[in-house]
Amino acid sequence: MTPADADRELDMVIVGAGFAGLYMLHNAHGLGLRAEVIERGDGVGGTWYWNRYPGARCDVPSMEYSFGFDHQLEQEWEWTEKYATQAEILAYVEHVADRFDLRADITLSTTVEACRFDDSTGRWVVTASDGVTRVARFVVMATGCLSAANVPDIEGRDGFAGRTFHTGRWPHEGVDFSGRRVAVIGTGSSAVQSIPFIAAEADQVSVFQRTATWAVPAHNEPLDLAAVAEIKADYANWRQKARDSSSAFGGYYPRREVSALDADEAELAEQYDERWEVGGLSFLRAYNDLLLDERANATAAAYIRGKIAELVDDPETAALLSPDTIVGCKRLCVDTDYYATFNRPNVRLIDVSSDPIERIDAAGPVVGGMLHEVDDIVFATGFDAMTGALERIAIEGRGGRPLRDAWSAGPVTYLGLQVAGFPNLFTITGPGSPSVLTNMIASIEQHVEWITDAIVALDAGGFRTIEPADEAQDRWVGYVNEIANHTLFHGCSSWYLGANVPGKPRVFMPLPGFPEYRAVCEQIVADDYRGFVRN
Ligand code: FAD
Ligand code: N01
Repeated sequence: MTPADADRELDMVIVGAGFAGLYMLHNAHGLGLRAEVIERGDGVGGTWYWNRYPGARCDVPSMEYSFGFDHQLEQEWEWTEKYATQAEILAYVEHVADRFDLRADITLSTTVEACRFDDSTGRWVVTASDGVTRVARFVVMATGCLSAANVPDIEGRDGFAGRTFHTGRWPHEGVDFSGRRVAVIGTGSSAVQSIPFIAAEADQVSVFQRTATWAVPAHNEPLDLAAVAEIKADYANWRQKARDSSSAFGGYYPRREVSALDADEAELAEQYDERWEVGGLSFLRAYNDLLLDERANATAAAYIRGKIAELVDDPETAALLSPDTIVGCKRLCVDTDYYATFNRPNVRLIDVSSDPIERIDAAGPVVGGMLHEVDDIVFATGFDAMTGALERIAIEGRGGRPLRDAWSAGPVTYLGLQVAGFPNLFTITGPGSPSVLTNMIASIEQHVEWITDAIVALDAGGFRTIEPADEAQDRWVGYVNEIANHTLFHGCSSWYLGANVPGKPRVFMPLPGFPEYRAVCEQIVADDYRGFVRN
């Protein structure tokens, strides 16, 4: 298709209107590009538009889980709690869309179905559910790492007579569980956040647990105004400190550079007590080898198991809730009253670790031949993470090569930003970048700014296209594997590895270490885009 045949000619198509898509659009405006965001949802916000289940909130402190690119924005926005609710984060994203005049270039309620690189014109042809064909020089995939809902294909699922929900597709009008018997399938972060709320409302809750989860308390609280003022007075430095920490947040409560193996029992208890009291993900920063050495990790595991035993009255339930896995190998959950909820008389834990849910009858899930009669089923079963949203689009690069083929053995990228053979197509927080192991807004900002600079450099050099060289991509994939192999992340069946989706290749997708990654990105630019081919 030539530009003349297209319904709409643009410089850039951006897919997705979450944090990533909105910031990319803002920067595209800054470059004077004709850009359009296409979003499946009926509103902006991405994750925070879709995940409206009761109890949904961030687990990175609000003062950090926010944009840092605009001084006025960070000064004027007022977060109310240590960890903001879904509603407050959504209000913030809406505010960003208005404040930076983004809405006129956002098309909602529209799904991008295919993106094809036209070798003859060097442009992307984008087709979408609104029937409009866009032709653009650049395509930016801001499709989200956790946006493709994963609903397990359990026999009989669609024949269930009651209501079904997925946490990541929650009804906007909310759900009334009063007087209902509810099955919750899954015990990851979404389940951990929602179960206490569902249990407080429903008649009966049956939690189907395949793998016990590790959770540490959030200790959420209203924000102290004096502390907020102090942060705002020095926000830039505060954010820089965060960016300099391995997960791009918590720079003010940094990782202690000591080994758990050098601490005696009293020191371990003191350190873990302190982290438990502070709450949140800083627990894993008590020692620098918790995700590197199994014996170090076992000290944290023993501590949390002890807490579960204290918090859960029934020893059998406490034992079932106690994981025997590596702490932090799957994303650590941050909870409010999760374990204590199992002391309620209306909550039952059903172990499906060795005996899976064999089918779903019209009346409810069946395990070990036993029917668990329920009125509602909540699938807290997560996402086809990192690659799902991308592979659900028919993306074809040079010579019509499908991305699904290029990634048939697992995703390959250079810097998590581009894929060889897919010129001028960028992935924000793509596989092979720190993304989900970080405060994602910091990672999104870094990627959007890198892409913006790359486009400026492309034009300044008189080039039309940029894409990775095959060898640079191969080396990068090798590097990501090598870094991941030094960690304990391979020790469990996590969505980081694609293990939650049947048939998905098992490859560790994100890259640990935000500061090191940023340094590599900067060095590659300083070396005149080393490893990229520009024509
Ligand atoms: P998203 O917000 O996922 O937005 C992507 C958008 O792309 C979606 O709206 C989707 O509809 C759209 N899209 C996808 N495919 C298409 C298509 N083909 N056509 C049109 N539109 C499409 N991260 C943290 O750092 N800290 C947290 O505390 C935290 N909490 C989280 C809580 C929950 C419940 C979940 C699910 C995730 C959480 N995350 C957290 C991760 C979160 O996804 C990111 O922080 C961030 O919101 C991602 O923004 P994004 O713009 O990259 O992607
Ligand atoms: O999804 P998950 P999530 N039968 O994949 C189980 C972010 N997030 O939506 O562990 C029975 O973690 C599955 O069992 P198993 C955060 O990054 C953050 O909870 O595979 N069970 C697991 O228990 C997070 O990591 C927050 O054995 C089945 C659960 O479903 C990511 O989003 C809140 C099953 C899925 O857990 C995803 O979290 C929410 C089956 N057939 C989300 N299939 C914050 O707190 C799956 N499961 C900020």
